[in-house]
Parts: sequence; C-alpha cells; structure tokens
Amino acid sequence: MTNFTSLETTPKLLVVATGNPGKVLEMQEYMADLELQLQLKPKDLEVEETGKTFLANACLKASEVAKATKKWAIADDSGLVVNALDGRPGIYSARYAPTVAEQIERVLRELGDNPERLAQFVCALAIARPDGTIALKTEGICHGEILYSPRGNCGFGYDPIFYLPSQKKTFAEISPETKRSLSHRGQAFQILLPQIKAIFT
Ligand code: ITT
Repeated sequence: MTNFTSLETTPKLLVVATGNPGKVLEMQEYMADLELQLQLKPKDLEVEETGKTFLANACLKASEVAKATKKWAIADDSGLVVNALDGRPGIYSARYAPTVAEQIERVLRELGDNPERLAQFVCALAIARPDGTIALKTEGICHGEILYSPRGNCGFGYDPIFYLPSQKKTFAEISPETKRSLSHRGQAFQILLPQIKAIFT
C-alpha cells in the first residue's frame, strides 16, 4: 500500500503579504533562523481591508495573497489604539491621513493636551495555505503612551510618538533588536514561531 504522507514535502517558501517595507524588515528578522525562503507579494496585488478587526484583516490579506500566488502566505495587520480617542486610529492606522507625518500630526491634534495618553500597538498575524485556508493566527499587544511631540528616527509609522515607560524611550529611539523583543509584532511572533517551525521545518 502506498504511504501517501511520505509523498508530502515540507513547504520552503512563504510569501510575505505586505507592501509596507518597515514590516518586511521586521518580519525578515523574526524568521531569520528558519530555513525558509521569504518572497515579497507581487506589487500590483492589492487586498482591500474590509474586515472590522486586526485579525479579520490579517486573515483576509494572507488568504487572498495565498490564493493568488498558490503559495503559503503570511500577513500582518496592525495599528495604534489610543484609549482617549476611543481606539482610533485602530484598523485605520495606515489610512488615517495621506502621509505618515500627517497621521502623527492628526493623532497629536486630536489628543491635544488631554493628560490621558495610554495607548497600545496591536499586531495580528495570519498564515494561509496555498488554497487560502488559514493555518495559523494570533495577536500581540504592546502597551505604551502617546507623547506630546515626536522623538527619534528609527522604525516606521507611529514609532516616534509611542513611548515605552519601561525603556524611557519611544519605539523610534530604541534599537531594532529591543523593538523586536518588546513590540506587538514581537509578542505575536513569539506565540507563532514554534508553530511556524512545526509547519516549515
Ligand atoms: P500592508 O497592509 O500592506 O501590510 P499597511 O501599512 O497598510 O501595509 P496595515 O493596514 O496593517 O498595514 O496598517 C498598519 C499601520 O499601523 C502602519 O502603516 C503604521 O502606520 C502602523 N503600525 C503598525 N505597526 C507599527 C509599528 O511597529 N510601528 C509604527 N507604526 C506601526
């Protein structure tokens, strides 16, 4: 009798379903130790983010890119959730204004001198099989505060206004290694990496 499981091969290629270069850099580092070839999604393959939650949008992006490329795909949907703004910009973080500088400016303007500055970065990760079904998904959260003006030049997006009391620095003032260990994306990858290893090695 043929043993069909012996015919199965371990997938070695994972399409990164994002067009955000900041995310790509961070995701590459989390998966650097895996014997896994990462491939960027085709530039013209855009997925409309119609979900109401980070997790729903991560699943949508991973699933659509996997189906279009017929390969395993990983997606990240993330954003900044500000308590005093009723959770805004949230899932609309990338669309809160036309440029990153204007996005930061809008958050600071809306907060004004409100002393309630608590905020969280949230990151949902999803991995889809080539047929679009979701194999893995999880969420990571990093708690911090919104400063009154930007500080630092590292990272991307809202990093210059996101302050970590434990480090007494913003995400844009800490090293990429420290950000990787503390961030929302770091928390999510910490949960997912053992499961990613189980599938891909
Ligand atoms: P893809 O959908 O192509 O992955 P995107 O940038 O549009 O790229 P999202 O819809 O998930 O991705 O929006 C995430 C936004 O949240 C991102 O553009 C930043 O503004 C912000 N963000 C997420 N993670 C961040 C981080 O680690 N540091 C700073 N800002 C972050």
